[in-house]
Amino acid sequence: MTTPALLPLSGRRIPTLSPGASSFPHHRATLRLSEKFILLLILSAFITLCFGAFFFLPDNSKHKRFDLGLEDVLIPHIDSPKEGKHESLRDKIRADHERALQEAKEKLRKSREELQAEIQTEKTKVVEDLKKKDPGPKPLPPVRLPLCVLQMMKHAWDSYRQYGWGHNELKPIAKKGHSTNIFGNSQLGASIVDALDTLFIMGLQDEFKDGQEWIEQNLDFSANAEVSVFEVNIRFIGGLLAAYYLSGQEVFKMKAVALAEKLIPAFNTPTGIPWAMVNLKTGVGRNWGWASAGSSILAEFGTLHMEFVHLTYLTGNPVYYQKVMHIRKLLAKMDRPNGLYPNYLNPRTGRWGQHHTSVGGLGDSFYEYLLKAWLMSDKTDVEARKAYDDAIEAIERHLIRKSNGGLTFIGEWKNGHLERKMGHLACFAGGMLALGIAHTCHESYDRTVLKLGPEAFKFDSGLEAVAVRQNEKYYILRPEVIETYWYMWRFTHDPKYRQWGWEAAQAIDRFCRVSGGFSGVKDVYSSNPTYDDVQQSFFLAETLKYLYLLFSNDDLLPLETWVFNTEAHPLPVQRCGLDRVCF
Ligand code: DMJ
Repeated sequence: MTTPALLPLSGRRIPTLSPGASSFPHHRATLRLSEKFILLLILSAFITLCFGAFFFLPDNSKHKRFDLGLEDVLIPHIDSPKEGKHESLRDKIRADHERALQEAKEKLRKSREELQAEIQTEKTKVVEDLKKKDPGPKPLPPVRLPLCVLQMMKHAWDSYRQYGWGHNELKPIAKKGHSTNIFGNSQLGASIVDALDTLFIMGLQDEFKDGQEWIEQNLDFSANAEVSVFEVNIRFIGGLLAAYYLSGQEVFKMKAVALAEKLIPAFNTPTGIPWAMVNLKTGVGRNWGWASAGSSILAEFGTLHMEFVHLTYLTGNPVYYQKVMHIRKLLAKMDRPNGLYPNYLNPRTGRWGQHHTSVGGLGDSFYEYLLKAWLMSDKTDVEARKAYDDAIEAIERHLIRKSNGGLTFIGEWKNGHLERKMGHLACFAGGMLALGIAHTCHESYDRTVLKLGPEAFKFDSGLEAVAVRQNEKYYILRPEVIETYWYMWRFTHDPKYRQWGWEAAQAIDRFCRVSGGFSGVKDVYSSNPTYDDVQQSFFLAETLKYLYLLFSNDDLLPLETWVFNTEAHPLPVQRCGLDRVCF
């Protein structure tokens, strides 16, 4: 130690001369009090310096961990030999497939009872695990949340009113009207009809009256336009019926019936399975060019039931009911590969097309309507309930799996293989199955930069709920995840669902709001995303309605009284039969 050299001059032992003393210098054995004090000061400064270095200098190990975390979340991660793992990518994929095959075989060996017991155990475990792992939701910010959502609705509606009035949808960046082929080349004011009941529920009366006036004066179904039977049914007939039930205004019922008459010719096929599209003027129908072997789509012809049963109920005309019951009977008679419903059915031959089964796009709302037909009938339509239970049993057996990271997901069945991929659309099933899907779908949001979910996400080759392809990274203001949060909130009252909904609402407001309304974004993994420039009509019908309901009391549209169609339009439970005899 060379401490003396470091000491300031005043701290050194210096020779002192005292009167009468010899001229030889001598050293004292002890220090004076002031010297002791100075020494103490120096020591404490030194200790502070050491502590400072310990706490404030960069810690390499921490930084490395942080980088890895981000990489895991943002970049599809594939183990490579360089990282010390000995599997090549091909081996990994093969192993994944073998594991999936093995899982499928094991499930097939089990009896129905064994499978149901297993599912029940799984459900209980998921709930318990979630309780254990979840540190509990952070408290919601002290603001009136329904009011925030109402303000979002005002911005979406006012922008459409100003720039896209009467058009089907809005381009919020270009600030003009927008439409897609599902509405043909018509101007049917889809956003007005789709938004009506949301305006009503939120108490936006002037806006509701404005919409009603437009419908009275302008909504007309005689255009030479080829429209999607499914889309027009769920958005227009569903929207008009809900507006009628909520407000009691006859005009909505009349318009719904007039439109239904225009859809009836779509059922003129050799099997009675309707065409996907129909020309409103000529009544000529056809299918989408892209559909397998000229087929109609399960989620389209299987999502007419609720609205058509209500039409018969309201008009006394049995035709609507007969049309949808015919579809159900025909499906009940058909063989199903592995008990699963393929997404494609040829309306000329009555045969299945490609064996592709999905609870996401092309299949989704068919399953939803089986359950809701039963609920809407005040649980008397047991045929629908049985069809639902059988379909879900096959889905649980063949499509529902757990990822390596422990996330429950619903895959897709394609020609004998399970694709370990889930679409945003399939997230609606979180509310239908309550099997831990809400948690998985929340993860798909949480693992992005914008905290908004991608269109599709994978559970393969080390991936956990992240999108891989560029064309699957978009978010187009879809409602399914928020819809599931709302159902789960109503079923459990676990505050985490409100917390998750609030996160989504904030992300939408931050990243999708523009001066001319709300727009979808093309890449949820980019901190600087580009807009798709479309404000979808379902954003007003569904996304904002489910958000508003999530933060409202349960007595606003109680689930014992109302059943929501697949476009979030509430229809009342029918406590009276079609013969008007009440239960
Ligand atoms: C909506 O039109 C309906 O929810 C439909 O059933 C599926 N997709 C859209 C919204 O994503």
